Amino acid sequence: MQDAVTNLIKNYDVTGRYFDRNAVDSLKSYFESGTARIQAAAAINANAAALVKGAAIKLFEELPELIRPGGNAYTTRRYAACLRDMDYYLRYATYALVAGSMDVLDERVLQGLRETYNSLGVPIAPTVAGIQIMKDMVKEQVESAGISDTSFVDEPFDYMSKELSETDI
Ligand SMILES: CCC1=C(C)/C(=C/C2=NC(=C\c3[nH]c(/C=C4\NC(=O)[C@H](C)[C@H]4CC)c(C)c3CCC(=O)O)/C(CCC(=O)O)=C2C)NC1=O
Repeated sequence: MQDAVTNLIKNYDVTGRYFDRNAVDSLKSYFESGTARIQAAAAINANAAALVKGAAIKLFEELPELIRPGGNAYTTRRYAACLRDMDYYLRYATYALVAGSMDVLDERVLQGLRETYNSLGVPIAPTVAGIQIMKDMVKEQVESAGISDTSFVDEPFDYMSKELSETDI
């Protein structure tokens, strides 16, 4: 598992280089955005349960067939599994935000996930819709915590959405 700094060190160490201008610039931007990233994580943590629940309710309002007989989130067990998955996405997104790297998502969340979903019939597009709803709610939460530019919050949610959606070649 890597963060922005260890990623950079690894890349430079491979070729035995000192940090150059590019490296210094990316280190600067990582540390300058550090406070905002930590504040965002704190705002998410304090509201995680409500964010997950609110996003799920909205998803099921938009796609009510998911929780009707024949839907993948129908039955208490599968409904709970769906909310638990949403909770995983939120928690790991905060790790990735703090790390300034999507590495943790590849390693802990996305590996083999599409195959698992396909074999269980968990529909990908509605899952991605759920992740996007959660992203928007998280951004509102982060904004109300006093952070005006919330664009950096998009990255982990968009990354998971993109990786999940990608079809096998
Ligand atoms: C930390 C990384 C991690 C992830 C991401 C993860 C996901 C994950 N979700 C699963 C199931 C599931 N995931 C869902 C999710 C949904 N169904 C829908 O219709 C909605 C679109 C969606 C919620 C938004 C459901 C319903 C199941 C149960 C499917 C079944 O057993 O039939 C399973 C199969 C095993 C199980 O049921 O626990 C895994 C591995 N597990 C992990 O360890």
